Amino acid sequence: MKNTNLKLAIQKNGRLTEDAVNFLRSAGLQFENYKQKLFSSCRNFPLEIVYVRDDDIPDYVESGAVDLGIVGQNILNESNKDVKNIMNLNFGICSLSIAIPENSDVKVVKQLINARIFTSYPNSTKKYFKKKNIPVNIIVVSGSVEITPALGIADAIVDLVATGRTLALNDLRIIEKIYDSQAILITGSKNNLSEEKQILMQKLINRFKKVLSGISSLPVEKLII
Ligand code: PRT
Ligand code: ZN
Repeated sequence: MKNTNLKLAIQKNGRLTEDAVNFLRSAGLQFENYKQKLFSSCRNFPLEIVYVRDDDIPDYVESGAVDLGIVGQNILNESNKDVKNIMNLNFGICSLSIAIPENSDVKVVKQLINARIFTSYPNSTKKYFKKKNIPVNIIVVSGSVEITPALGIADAIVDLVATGRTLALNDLRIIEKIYDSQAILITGSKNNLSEEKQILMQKLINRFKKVLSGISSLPVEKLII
């Protein structure tokens, strides 16, 4: 990995990986990507693509270990790192929502006073209920949140929802949305990039903007002339 190259972190193996790779390719970047790889060097631009777990991306970006990252807005909201959103990327669209059992008597969020709420997003959940002044018991689980109401241990859950199919399958329904989320491009707020890297980053961002506005989806042989 060349140190003078820009570094961009994307999710190694998950829901955002394919869309992120396709997005970078449609911006004209040429690189190999296969599962065992930890990073790829672009052939036609001084950029290294680094593959990591999505939860680690805000940290790597904040510390300057990488210059850019593609991550869900939800991860950023939850982690509270000092990074900034350069642009929304229009994929990985979902929402963090509160859901209750289909047959629950609860009609409005206020009725969840002292409820047991299971989630993998404790910070976002805590912030939401604190703002609404509703005391609740938040219990953290790392996955399969949707099963907890059926097990009789949760009155409600807070989880990501995309199509809503998982909720429906588990006899759950949304009572409130906490926030919308999508994949975003982030950079550090305080990173002191060399002038050379700043120019490269701007070129890349311009390229990404063109893809998003539908102007360019054609690969080019060389991005730097
Ligand atoms: O291993 P690593 O830590 O990198 O990955 P991960 O398992 O933590 O994350 P992953 O790959 O599941 O998701 C990566 C990112 O995709 C999330 O952080 C979101 O930004 C975005 N995303 C978009 C989603 C969804 N849609 C989504 N539907 N992430 C998770 N889900 C789950 C949700 O938790 C629930 O279990 O899918 C289920 C609901 O989906 P629907 O379509 O049935 O509503
Ligand atoms: Zn993760």
